Amino acid sequence: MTRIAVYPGSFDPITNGHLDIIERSSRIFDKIIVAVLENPEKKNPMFSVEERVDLIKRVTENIENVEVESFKGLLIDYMHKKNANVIVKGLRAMSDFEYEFQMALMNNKLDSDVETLFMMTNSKYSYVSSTSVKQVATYGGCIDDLVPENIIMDIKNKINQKKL
Ligand code: COD
Repeated sequence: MTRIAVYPGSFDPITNGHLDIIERSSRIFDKIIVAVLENPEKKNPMFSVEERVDLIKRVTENIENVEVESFKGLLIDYMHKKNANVIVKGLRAMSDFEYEFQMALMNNKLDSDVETLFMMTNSKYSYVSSTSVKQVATYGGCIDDLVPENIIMDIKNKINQKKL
């Protein structure tokens, strides 16, 4: 049986914390699909969904068993479409746990064959979030260790465009 897992998120933008989860889960599953949610509730994203997918593709191009796509609607419907039965989530702190726990239970209620696997953050990235990266970058702080090197210019350019 091919073990296919989905790692869903907003990834606005992808950080080193996300990439670490992708690399580690790619060693456990035959295929890992990084799925970017088209979420109309998240107002004013920094990057469009297409741009986020492109950034993730760029930073994962050396990992053979990774696919990157976007999806709309319920994650469980997307899981069925992709024939996947494991959802991978990253956990940083207790504050992540409550929200993730609720979502895992809801997804399990919607389909009890779908399991959620929680991976502990790498301690190096436990404080890293897309939101904090955007804040630091917007005010000119250094984001070198927070995001993959080959997307730093994309973030800086986007901030400069928004300032115009
Ligand atoms: N280290 C480790 N893990 C991390 C780090 C880090 N530094 N930073 C983030 N993560 C993890 C997050 O905990 C999360 O698991 C994942 O990476 C993605 O993070 P984000 O911030 O990009 O994405 P979120 O939290 O905005 O994504 C939310 C989802 C899109 C996963 C969620 O809203 C969803 O599944 N929506 C689908 C709608 C649905 O099906 N709802 C019904 C179930 S309630």
